Amino acid sequence: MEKLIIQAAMIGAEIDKKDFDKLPTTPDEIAKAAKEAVDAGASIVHLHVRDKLGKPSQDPEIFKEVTAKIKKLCNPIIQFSTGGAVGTPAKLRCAPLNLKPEMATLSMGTMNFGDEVFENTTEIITAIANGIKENNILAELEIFDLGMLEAIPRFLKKGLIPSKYHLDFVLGVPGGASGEIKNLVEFVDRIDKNQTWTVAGIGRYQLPLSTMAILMGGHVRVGFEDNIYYKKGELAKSNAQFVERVTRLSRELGREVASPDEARKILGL
Ligand code: KMH
Ligand code: ZN
Repeated sequence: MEKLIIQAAMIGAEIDKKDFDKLPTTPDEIAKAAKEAVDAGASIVHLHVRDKLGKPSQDPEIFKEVTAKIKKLCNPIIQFSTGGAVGTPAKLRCAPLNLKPEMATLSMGTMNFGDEVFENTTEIITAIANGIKENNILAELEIFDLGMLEAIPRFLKKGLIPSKYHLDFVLGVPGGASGEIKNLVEFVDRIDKNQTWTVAGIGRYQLPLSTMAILMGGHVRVGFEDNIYYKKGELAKSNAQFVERVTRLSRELGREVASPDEARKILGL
């Protein structure tokens, strides 16, 4: 098996610092959290940023500042979110792509996202995909449900999305597929053997799905974007604490953890 790529999704756009004070939101806090995650074994940083009030933002200036601060401390693959927060207009979601990060996300369909709607029409998917292609960025297709996986060949046939991509199965969002292990097995069963993939388990699904991905030859995403509980009833201390656990588990199970440069190789960057 390839070495394990651990992705740290440290911020997201769905929780506020006032609800969870360990959430990194300022550029310095985000850079420090990234450094700790990389030291613990992460090789990709999935990046959302916040404005001065701590609100989710797609402002390219903030992405630029945070990226520079991270790069001063460590050298992970930096993956920009184009999902933003639920309701962020498509134009803003695309805006940071001109900074040419190594990777960026591309969500593959509209869904209920808790009580809200995460809108990804064909028009939105195409606009984000164009930004990704124009800037020569590796796309990570975000798959929240089976229909989104099944949509890929349709988009490919029309030439709307890049032909080379990494997959991320985000399982457990209310409104998408749940994080039951049988769902992950089904999704992986449907993709090409050589296709690289990550799983991001939401909430209580994070640990079992991470373990399954280690065993199945996939890769793992952890962090506060997806889960803030280290175990039932116990809040996590840091993003790095989650990464440390995955690193430990993977080594116990006989799979080494990829450095950022090894991850670049595995992903063909
Ligand atoms: N915040 C979610 C609505 C992504 O980063 O590309 C979408 C999201 C996906 O976080
Ligand atoms: Zn995200």
